[in-house]
Amino acid sequence: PQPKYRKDYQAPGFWIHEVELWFDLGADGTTVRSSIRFERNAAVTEPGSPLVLMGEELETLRVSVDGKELGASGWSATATELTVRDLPGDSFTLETEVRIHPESNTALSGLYRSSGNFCTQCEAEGFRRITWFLDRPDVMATYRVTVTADKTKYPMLLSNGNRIEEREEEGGRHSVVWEDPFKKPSYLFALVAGDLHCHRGTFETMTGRTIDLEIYVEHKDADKCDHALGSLQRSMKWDEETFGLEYDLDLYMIVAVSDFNMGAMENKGLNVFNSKYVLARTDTASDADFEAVEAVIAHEYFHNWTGNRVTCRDWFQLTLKEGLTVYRDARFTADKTSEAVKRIDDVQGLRAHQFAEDSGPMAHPIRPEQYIEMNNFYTSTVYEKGAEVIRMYETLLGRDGFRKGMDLYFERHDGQAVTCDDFRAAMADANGRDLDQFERWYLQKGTPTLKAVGCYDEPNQTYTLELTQSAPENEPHFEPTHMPVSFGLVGPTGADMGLAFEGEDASKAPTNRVLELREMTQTWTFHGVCARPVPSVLRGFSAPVNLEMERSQEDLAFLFAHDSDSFNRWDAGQTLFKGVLLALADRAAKGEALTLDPAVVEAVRNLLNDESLDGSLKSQAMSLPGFSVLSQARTHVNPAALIEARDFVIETLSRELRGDLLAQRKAARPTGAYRADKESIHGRRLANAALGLLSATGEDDIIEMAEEQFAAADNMTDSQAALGCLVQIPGSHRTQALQAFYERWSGDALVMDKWFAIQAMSRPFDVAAYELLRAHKNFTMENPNRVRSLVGVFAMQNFRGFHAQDGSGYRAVADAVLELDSLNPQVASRMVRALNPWKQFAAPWSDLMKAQLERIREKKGLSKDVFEIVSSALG
Ligand code: B3K
Ligand code: ZN
Repeated sequence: PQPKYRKDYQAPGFWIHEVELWFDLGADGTTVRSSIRFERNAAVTEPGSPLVLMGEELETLRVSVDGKELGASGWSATATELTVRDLPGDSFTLETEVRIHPESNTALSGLYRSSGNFCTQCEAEGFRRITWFLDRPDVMATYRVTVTADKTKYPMLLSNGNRIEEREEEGGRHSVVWEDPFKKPSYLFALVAGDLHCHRGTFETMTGRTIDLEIYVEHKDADKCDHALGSLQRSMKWDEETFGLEYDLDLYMIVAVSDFNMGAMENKGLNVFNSKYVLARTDTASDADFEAVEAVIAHEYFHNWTGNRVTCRDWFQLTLKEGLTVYRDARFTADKTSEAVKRIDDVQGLRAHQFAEDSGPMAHPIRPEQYIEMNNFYTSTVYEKGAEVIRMYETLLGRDGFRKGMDLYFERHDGQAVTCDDFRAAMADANGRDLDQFERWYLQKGTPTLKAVGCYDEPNQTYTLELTQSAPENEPHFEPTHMPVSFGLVGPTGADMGLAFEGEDASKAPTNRVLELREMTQTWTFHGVCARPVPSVLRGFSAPVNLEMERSQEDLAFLFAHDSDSFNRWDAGQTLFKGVLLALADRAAKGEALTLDPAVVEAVRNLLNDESLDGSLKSQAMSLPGFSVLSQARTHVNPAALIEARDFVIETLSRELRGDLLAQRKAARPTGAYRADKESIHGRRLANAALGLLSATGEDDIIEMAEEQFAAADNMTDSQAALGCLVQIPGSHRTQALQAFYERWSGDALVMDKWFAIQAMSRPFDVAAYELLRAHKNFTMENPNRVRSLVGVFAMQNFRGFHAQDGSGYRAVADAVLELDSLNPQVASRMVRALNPWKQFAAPWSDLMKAQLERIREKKGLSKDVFEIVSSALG
């Protein structure tokens, strides 16, 4: 397969203005008839040159132009292209009729079946699996769609826009006609047909229009829709209040399906969701699930403006809509929950996943330069680093400046397909700022390093900060970025000091400044600094970089106890733990005895007992850096030594802090019936984190405590947390709890995913246990959620089992990838990435991982999805 390059962009040879589609849905094949109005783009193609459309797995039945059927010489089709010659002029109507097979579509792209219903997934290039088309995002058209199907089996027939007609057809069939007045690219097309429950609500917009809201789920899930509806209403309100953006159609539909390759899809007026991000009832979904549902609903809703009204010119620009929309949903969640907690959760995820990707074989700029399979580039780099880049605009321009930039972006580009440069220009022009250098965030891959050196000059009472940015190892063409560095000085009492430049009065100066680093190295000097301060650099994680700074354990502990910036306060703890863990891992690798500095235990104890912190912040403060973050800091990683060091610290903290943890758990656990207010959520988070840490030593009384919580829980948060503790230690408590959970929930797919995942990430879960679950009657390779909860969790969260020294973990995952490759390449290509970091590991692990990648590469007929990942990993 050949890559496509960003530099090769060319406008389409034809424009499409109007599309009309007729679907005849059947149990054994579906026919799709299309009527498309084309107009030649004279700037790109010569008059008389043929029309070439894209398609995949289409059986072409008929082709006609302007009502005249074309004979065999008028058109020709290959597996991926339809060429139409003899065009009557530069504008014409093309009609085609094709036959497709949703009933045997296991790739879940295009039109497919899920739980007996029909649904679609077209982003990025799935529409071409439905009909011949110019399936690229810069071709935008209005659509009119007629869906015909059996009325008893498929009473609901949905598509984008407004329902304009319904009629009965012969033979117990019926048709519904939909019209979407907004021009859209084909990737936003959607169709759903099925027997579904509809949960209804409304929203009154800021201009007084009433929007109908409809959430469609399987009948058995009718009582799990309230939270999704509320989330949608809150999102709609928030976008009006925060960005002045109002919904445009009169109807907004969300459909939950159980077989879905990713989280959800923002199709115009008809979102299709993984049921995981819709269904929520307190006994089946945890607090974290509730928050995720709300965040994903918000994300897809926000796409209506950032993605749909203004879309991407080409797929290289994906971060234009995704980075921006992730940024928007993060702000929404921060507003609805806690800004500090959300920021810490996000950066933790960014470092674990995006930083790892950015230093591995799949490293790419947020705006990639090339791809073989676009679906491979829905990455944490495009999404999460993309959102960090958007956040930097806000840090540089301020909230108001950012809003001005957004307003100008919509004023200029509503209804268009545009580029990341257009967005940057709007931000620059609306604020009269030069953001040329800022483009480097879109051009360069890898995580830059930011080095900070501070110097306190006591006689002159000045503090000088020198900041240096340097190239990531994998970016040979690095040039300095425009980097906002949020900064403060913490005085001896723990209070912030004034940051006065020369001639300013330190007592009136701000205590936090955004320093704009544009050169490789720059220095700033602050005056009137009356005592030796401790610097707090990169507050709020103001840029996606690796901060390097020599700091004593005392200074880190001091910041951990006092920094007014809650992110940096948490991060000081992480830096402290990371140093300790890496040093211990080095000792473990040499077979030396491990000891933990009591000062580290005391630092955690202080945090736990700091009553100014909420329960979520406390639980974040005691979570140690994970396997991914630790292994990124080393070359030739010995996974066994890393795991040993981490276990040792966790067990030591568990023993030393036992009394504090028991007290914290007791105080934090909400009493009485389940409530979902902020206080109770923080309380459960702390209580369950405490229980988790306590259970690390496997003592009987803690096991009993977990059993009690498991038996009494009236909500999934507590039930899942208790089960998570009980499965860590082998014994009858483990098997009994798993059995009880299974018996209660075997009929609920999303809860069963948890049952698989909790086991797959547990300590005693080795390859033998994996194989047993792999053969379990509730396991199937055809459901992506189930695959992720067993194969995905084992490969990406169970470091013990996956990195087994005999290579059996790698082999098991490679087996799954090979099997999935034929069924569902998109899911296979996610799973195979677990093997990507092979070069980082010491022998024998690296060789064993590599051997499995090579084995996969050898498979005949490997999908291009998996081919691209494996060949970059081995390349
Ligand atoms: N835009 C979709 C993702 C589509 C993935 C295609 N493989 C969901 C989202 O980001 O909102
Ligand atoms: Zn998105």
